[in-house]
Amino acid sequence: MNTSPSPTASLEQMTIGRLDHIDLAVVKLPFVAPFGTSVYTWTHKEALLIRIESEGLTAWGECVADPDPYYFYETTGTARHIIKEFLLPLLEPGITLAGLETRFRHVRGHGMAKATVENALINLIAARKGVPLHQLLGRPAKKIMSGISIGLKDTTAELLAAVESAVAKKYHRIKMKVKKGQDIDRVQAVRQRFPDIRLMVDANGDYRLEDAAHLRLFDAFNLMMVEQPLSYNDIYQHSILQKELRTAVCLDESIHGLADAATAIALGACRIINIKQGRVGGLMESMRIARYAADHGIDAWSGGMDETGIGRAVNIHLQTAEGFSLPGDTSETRIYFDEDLVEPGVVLDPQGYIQIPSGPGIGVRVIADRLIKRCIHLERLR
Ligand code: OSB
Ligand code: MG
Repeated sequence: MNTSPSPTASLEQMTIGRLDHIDLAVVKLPFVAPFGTSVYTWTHKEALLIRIESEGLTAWGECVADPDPYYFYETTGTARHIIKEFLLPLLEPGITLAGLETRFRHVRGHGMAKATVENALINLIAARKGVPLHQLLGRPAKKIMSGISIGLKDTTAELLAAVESAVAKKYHRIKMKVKKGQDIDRVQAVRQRFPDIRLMVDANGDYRLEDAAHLRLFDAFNLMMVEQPLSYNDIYQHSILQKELRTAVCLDESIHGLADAATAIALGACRIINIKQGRVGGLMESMRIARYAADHGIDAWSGGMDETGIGRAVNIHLQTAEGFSLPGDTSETRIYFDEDLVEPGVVLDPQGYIQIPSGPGIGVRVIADRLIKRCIHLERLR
């Protein structure tokens, strides 16, 4: 058992500075290709951004919510409402991050909204101290493993082409989306062509426990895991399913915080956890979950919400933390965008690794012209 102090102990004592201006922006960026899942096909990334100006410094935060509630209950609209009406009024110069978390707990749920504010403030503290975010989290720099999430394709040929280019790029693992009727055959085709790649599937909750015998067919393909096979809301039925599968179950949608992770682990509902920092309420809760998982022999990795470069940079820094044992959903910028909001973009080195952006805070610069071009809503709150 790990007896070292909590991974967030020092972060929790850090304080928020003077807040001079707070802006919310909504941006809409076209994807290079539609991203299909069992729940929806997105053609654009629409994201809520927060910009905080403090003592001459600027920090950004990106909310991972979509404009729609198809993956998760929060939306850019609900996040804007919760941030404006309930979270920002709780900010006070001089309070600690622990104090902020305590105040935020009064608001039930809405972890994506909370993460937006918390992450921007942590980023601001890093900028104020002049250190990269990973260093503020208490973690040394390292090369980050890459992973790609390949959406549903109309044909097997298109899927194979996408996998082939990911293999050529040396991605450390490849995830393919599946849904009922577009699953076993597709996985079999990929496996036949690429017998040795680290492969996994993500169903986004498309199956029911009655499909257990069907899901057992995945066991033939040496998959790293099957992500969220059953309902977005469920932990218990996953615990029954996991006992019937050889393949590891990974939970995504069902995990909203450390308490859910502990429940899932206690029930044996999964052997792997996808930690999306936004979905669990921010960087600090993510670090707690990753540490807790590691202490209980459970692997964890950093999920993604096809964020712009702002959210991606946060995910990259986060993956230096203890417990992020597997490659996450962190792919090159070009997989989603011709032109992202930030520089530098994410690229893989020849071994498929990602370098942490250097410099204070998240280490990427928001390019003003691009932001203006993609902005569909802007409001100054302070
Ligand atoms: O289930 O992990 C998911 C994107 C949007 C909503 C849900 C999911 C995803 C991804 C993309 O799989 C991961 C990424 O590249 O950011
Ligand atoms: Mg998922």
